[in-house]
Amino acid sequence: MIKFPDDFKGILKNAKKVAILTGAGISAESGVPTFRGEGGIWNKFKPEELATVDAFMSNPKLVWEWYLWRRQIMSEVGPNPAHYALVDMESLYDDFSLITQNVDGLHRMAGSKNIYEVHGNISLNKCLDCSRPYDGEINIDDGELPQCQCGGKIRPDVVWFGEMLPADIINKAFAASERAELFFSIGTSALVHPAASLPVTAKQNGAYLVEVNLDPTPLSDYADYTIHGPAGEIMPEIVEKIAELKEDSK
Ligand code: BJW
Ligand code: ZN
Repeated sequence: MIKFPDDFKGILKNAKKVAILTGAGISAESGVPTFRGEGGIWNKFKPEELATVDAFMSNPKLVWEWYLWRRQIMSEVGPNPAHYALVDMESLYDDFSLITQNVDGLHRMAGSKNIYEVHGNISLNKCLDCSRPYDGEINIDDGELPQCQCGGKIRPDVVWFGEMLPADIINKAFAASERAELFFSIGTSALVHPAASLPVTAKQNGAYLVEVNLDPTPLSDYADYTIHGPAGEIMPEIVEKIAELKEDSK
C-alpha cells in the first residue's frame, strides 16, 4: 500500500499537464533485462564495447549478435501492469506526454498514444552512412552483413553513446517537461543524459516530481516524492487513486 500525502493527492487530482519519463525498469517485470544493476545486460557486456559507432565499425557482427539476441527476447514479451496503467493515466489528463528511453516498443503495444521514443526503436534499421530506413532481413549467419543501396552498413535504429538524440523528439520531450505540473520518473537509473536532465528541467520549471524505482537513484533525494517498489505494482495503485480522486470531485 502506497501512502498518499496531501500534497501528492492534490497534484494528482488538479494537474492538467503531466509528463512521464520511463526507463528499462518499467519493462523488467515483462522480462526485458535492464542495462545496469542486478540482472542488467551490461553486467555481461560493457556499453562502450557494444553501443557506440566505434564498436559497430570495428566489430559489426558482434554488435548485431547482441541486438538480434535482444530482439528475440523482446519479440517474446508483452506489456505489464505498469505499461497498462500509463495507458489509463493518459485518458485522465488533458495534456499527457510519455517520454521513454526504452527501445522495446512496449508502451505502443500497450496502447499509449502520445509517446516520445528518445533512444529509437530496436525493431527498426537504418543505414549508418545515409540514415535511409532498411526493412530487409538481417541475416548475419553467412558472415555477410546487410548493406544499404549506398554501400553503407545497416545498423539498428537506436541512439548510441556519443550520438545526438533525434532533435524533433528530444525537443518535444523537453517542451513537455518544461510545461508539466506533474512529472513521474519511472524505472530509470537517471544516469544517461540528456534524458536524465528531463526530470530536473521539469522540477526547475515548477513541476511536482515523483520517482518510482526499486532502488535509490541520483534523483531520489531531489524528487518531491520517491516511492520505492516495483513499477508494475505501484503504477496501477497510483492510477486507481487518480481515478478515485477525480470521481470524488465531480
Ligand atoms: C525498477 C524495476 C521495477 C528495475 N520497477 N524500477 C552530461 C553529463 C555526463 C555525460 C553526458 C552528458 N551529456 C551527454 C553525455 C554523454 C552520454 C551520457 O549520458 N553518459 C553517461 C552514462 C555519463 N550521453 C550520450 O552520449 C547521449 N548523446 C548525447 O548526449 O549526444 C550529444 C553529444 C554528442 C557527442 C558528444 C557529447 C554530447 C546518447 C545516450 C544514448 C544512450 N543509449 C542507450 C542505448 C540505446 C540502444 C540500446 O538499447 O541498445 O540507451 S544506453 C542505455 O541507457 C539505453 C537506456 O535507454 C539508457 C538509460 O538506461 P535506463 O533506462 O535508466 O536503465 P538502467 O538499467 O540504467 O536502470 C534501470 C532502473 O530501473 C534501475 O534504477 C533499477 O533500480 C530500476 N528497476 N526493475 C521499478 N520492476
Ligand atoms: Zn545508405
